[in-house]
Amino acid sequence: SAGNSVVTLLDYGAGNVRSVRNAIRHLGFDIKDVQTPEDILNADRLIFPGVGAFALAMDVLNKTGMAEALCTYIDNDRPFLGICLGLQLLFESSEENGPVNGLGLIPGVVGRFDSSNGFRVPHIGWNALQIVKDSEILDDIGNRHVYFVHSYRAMPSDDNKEWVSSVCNYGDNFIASVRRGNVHAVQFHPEKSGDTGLSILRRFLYPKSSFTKKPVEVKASKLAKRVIACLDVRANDTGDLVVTKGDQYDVREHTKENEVRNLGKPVELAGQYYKDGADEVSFLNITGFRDFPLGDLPMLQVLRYTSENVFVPLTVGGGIRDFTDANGRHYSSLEVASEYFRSGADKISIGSDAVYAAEEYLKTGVKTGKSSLEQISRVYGNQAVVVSIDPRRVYCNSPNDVEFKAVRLSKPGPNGEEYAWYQCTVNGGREGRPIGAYELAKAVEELGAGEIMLNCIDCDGQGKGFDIDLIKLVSDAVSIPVIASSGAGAAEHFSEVFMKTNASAALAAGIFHRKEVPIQSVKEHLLKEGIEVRT
Ligand code: 1PR
Repeated sequence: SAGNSVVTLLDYGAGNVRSVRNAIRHLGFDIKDVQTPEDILNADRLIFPGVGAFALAMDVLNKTGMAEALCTYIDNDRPFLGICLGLQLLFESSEENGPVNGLGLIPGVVGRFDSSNGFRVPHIGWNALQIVKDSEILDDIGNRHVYFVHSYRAMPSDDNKEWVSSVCNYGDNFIASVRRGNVHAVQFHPEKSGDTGLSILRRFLYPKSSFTKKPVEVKASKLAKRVIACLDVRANDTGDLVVTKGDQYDVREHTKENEVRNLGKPVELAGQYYKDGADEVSFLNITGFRDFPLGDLPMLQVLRYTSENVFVPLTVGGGIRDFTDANGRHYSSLEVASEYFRSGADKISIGSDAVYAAEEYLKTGVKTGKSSLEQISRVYGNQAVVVSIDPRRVYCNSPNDVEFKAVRLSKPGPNGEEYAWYQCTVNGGREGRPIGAYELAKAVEELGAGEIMLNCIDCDGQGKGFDIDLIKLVSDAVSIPVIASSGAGAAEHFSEVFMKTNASAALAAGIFHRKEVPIQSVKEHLLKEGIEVRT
C-alpha cells in the first residue's frame, strides 16, 4: 500500500548512507533527496542519517542554510528521525575536535567515551536499551539488541529529561534515543540492526498503523559479544568470483588441477548468514594485494547486491592502497575505500598497507597523515577502519632472544620452545615483515584504526580453536575492539575465546561455509555459558 510513499533524506555528502537508503527502499518507500533548505521545510517525513565528523557536518548545514531549516522543521514538530550523528547534532555542542556548536535544540554537550575504565572506544556492537519513556518507535523492542558504532555520546541530565526516551549502559548511561512529539533521534543504527532495526524504521515510516505494545521487563544488559561470518573471496581460474577458504592461507585443492577451493557464491552466502543471525559479515578480497579492486568490478557488485538485503554491518578488505593502473592513472587508497563505502561497505579493512604504515611510524615516530589508514580514518572516522593482521607464530626459547614482544605459550612449540612472537605478514601471508602483532596493533591504534581483525596463519582452517595466547596478547595491548579470527571448529571455541581473552567479537569462516556448526548453535552455546549475545 505504501508503494508510492516518499521519505525525504538529508544526505549532505559526507559519507556512506547507502545502507539507510537500502533499508528505506526495502520497507517500500521512495526517497527524495534534500537539495535545498525548502526541501526540508516541505518534507512529510525527514530522515537525517548523520555521518562523518561533527564539525564538518555543522559546517555544511550552516553554509547551505539547512541548519536553520532543520531547526524550523523540528520546532514545528514535523516527523523527523535522526540517526547517529543525526542525533548528536541536535545538541548544544560537541567535544569532537571542538567544542563545536550544534543545532542547540536539546540541552547538553556531546562528549567522548572514557576508555580509561576498561571500556573499549569506539563503542562498536550490539546493546539492549533501557526505555525510560514512551518512545513510540521503540515500543516493542523489549530486550532485543541494536547496533551502535560511535566514540562520542550525549548524557542524560535534568535539562534534557523531556527528550530522553532510552539510555544504554556502556561505562556510563548515555542517551540512546530522544523523542518529543513527532521528532525522534537514535544513537544506534536501525538500518544495521537486523529485523529489530527494520521494525523501528517501519514504525517511523508507518506511524498510523497500530502496533501492539509489549511491555517487557528489561534485564541488565552489557555490550554483546559479536559472532562474525567471514567470506574470503577471489576469482577462480575461470574468472568467477567465489567464496574460498584456505588451510593456513593455502586456498588451492591439492589435486592434479590444483584449482581454487570453491565454497559458494558470495552474495548468496552473505544473505544466508544474515538470516542465520550473523552479527556482521566480512568480505576479504584476498587477491586484492595483486589485482586492483576498482578493476575488480564483480567485488563492488557483490557489495551492492549484498547490502540490499543484509541489514547488519558489512566489512570489506583487500587491496586498499595507492595504485597506478596500466594507463598511468593514479588512484589513492582513499578513492579505493570510498568506492567500497559507496558500494555498501560500513567498514573497510586494511592488511598489507597497514603493516607498511606501522613499520614506518615505528621507525620515524612521526605520523605523516599520509598512510591509507590515517587518511581513511580522518575522512570516515576511525570506527570505519579495521586493520586485519595476518601473523605467523615464530617460536623461541626466551623472550630476550627477539626484539619483538614474545609470549609464554600455553602449549610448547614443536621443539619444546616455551615462547613465541607473532610475525606480521603481507600479501596474503606470503611475506614476513620485521614487526610483531603486538607492535603492529599498538601502532595502528595510534594511527587511527578503530578495530583489529586478528587472524593467525598457523590456526587458519585448522578447526582446533583460536590462538588464545595471541588474542590475549593483542586484546590486552590496545583499547580498541579486537575481533578474534582463525581456527574456530566448534561452538566451545567461541566461549573459550570470550572467557579467556578480551576479544569483543569472534569470526569464523570454514565451519559456517561447510555447515558444520550453524551460527545459531554458536549463539545458543554462548548464552548457555552466560555470555551475552544478540539473539
Ligand atoms: O593486504 O590489504 O590486500 O588485505 C588482504 C586481506 O585478505 C587481509 O585481510 C588478509 O587477511 C586476507 N587474505 C589474504 N590471503 C588470504 C588467504 O587465505 N590466502 N585470507 C587471506 C585471510 C583469514 C581469515 C579467515 C579466518 C577464519 N583469511 O579471514 O576467514 O582465518 O578462518 P577459519 O574459521 O576457517 O579458520 P590487503
